[in-house]
Amino acid sequence: MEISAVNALTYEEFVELFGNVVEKSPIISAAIWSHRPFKDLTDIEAHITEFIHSLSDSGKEGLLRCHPDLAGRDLQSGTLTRESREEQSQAGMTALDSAEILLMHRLNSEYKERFGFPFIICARLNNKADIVRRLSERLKNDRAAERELAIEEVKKISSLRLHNIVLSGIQTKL
Ligand code: 2AL
Repeated sequence: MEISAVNALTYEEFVELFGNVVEKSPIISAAIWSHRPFKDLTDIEAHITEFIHSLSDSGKEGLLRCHPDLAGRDLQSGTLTRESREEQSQAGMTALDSAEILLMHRLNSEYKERFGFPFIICARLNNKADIVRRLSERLKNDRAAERELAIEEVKKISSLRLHNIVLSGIQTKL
């Protein structure tokens, strides 16, 4: 999909296509649409980053809370978004044995108890072992450091989603 085609999208088309680039946060694509015309994908990404960084600490934490746990209840009950399901599957979260599921539940609960938002990591860039290791390590951080680390992970997830939409076959929808 050429950037000119992205720039030609109506507001409704733009939000339909990019609304889940940041998980369950279509307000971000709704907001950045007004920055058209975009120069390229990097430009779109820069506007997403600018929006996220402009949020207050509680706004950033709200954004983090829009994300499902890894190997959590939404995965078990089949209610993940398509993007999240593919990412979690790629990181091996759909193929855990029962002991691994229990470990993930215990660590995710401990993390949420401590920080008030879910543990977030870019699943496409990490395998099962990395995820368990980073989750255990990051439990030792303080809340402000963890908030910033999690926001950096959200940016990586959204960058990969954006590139996937623009560079993949999803373009044939339009
Ligand atoms: C996720 C998700 O849904 N996709 C991804 O890369 N990471 N969730 C999470 N809690 O890290």
